[in-house]
Amino acid sequence: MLRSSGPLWHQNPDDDVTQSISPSAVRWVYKERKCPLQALGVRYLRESLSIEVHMSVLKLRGFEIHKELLNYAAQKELVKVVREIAKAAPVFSPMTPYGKPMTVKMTSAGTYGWYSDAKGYEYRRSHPKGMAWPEIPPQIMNIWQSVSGVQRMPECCLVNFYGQEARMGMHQDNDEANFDFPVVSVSLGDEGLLRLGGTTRGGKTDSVWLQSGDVVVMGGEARLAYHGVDRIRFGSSSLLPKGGRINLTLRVVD
Ligand SMILES: O=C(O)CCC(=O)C(=O)O
Repeated sequence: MLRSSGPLWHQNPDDDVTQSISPSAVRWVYKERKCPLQALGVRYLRESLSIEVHMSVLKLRGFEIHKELLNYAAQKELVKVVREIAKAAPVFSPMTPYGKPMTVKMTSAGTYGWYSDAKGYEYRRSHPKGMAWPEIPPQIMNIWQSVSGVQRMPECCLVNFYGQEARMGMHQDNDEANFDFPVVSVSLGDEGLLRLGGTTRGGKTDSVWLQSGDVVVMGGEARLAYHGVDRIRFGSSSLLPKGGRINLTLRVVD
């Protein structure tokens, strides 16, 4: 274990505000593999950083970020199953309640799919074209089982496709019935800059670059935390031949 004490400084790349995060807010844990902090998206560190090395999980504001949980072969396999989902339930651009289409294209698998239009956000049992959502493939269920820490299985796998200009504004995931169950998020393809906030809108945020194969668990204090994706690094990964990012979010709905 490598440990020291003192503040850790992180500069949020978008708003250019240098923030101080207490060392206990970041438990960077790393086992067996070596990884520069920059690769985790944590930048501008003071020497006196507290680092604990015992698990391959970065814990930031309660968000558990399992770095590179999925190897390249597993990522490729997931891209294949996501293509099958999109074949059965074609992607669409949901409208926001503010009257603008989202820049992220979406579809879902599971009993419920996530939907948004001028009336608001909701889970629906069928695709806007009328068909039922396809089942959540076992390869995706396995990820939930390995990181969620709960027995109950998810009922929705939202599939987000990010093109070059796509982003997702800061929001809370609060359309589910029970917040004791975490949200599990899987990143594939180009890197995405995830912004992490608190449980109320506004205030300080931290950001972390998510890479292909990273899996984030939003549970406990992070379950209702605001988060969003500021931008992607288009072309940073070779996983998707045409570039872009896929994000899967798994949720227990009712
Ligand atoms: O794309 C991501 O990493 C986050 C997705 C997300 O926040 C959501 O689907 O609610």
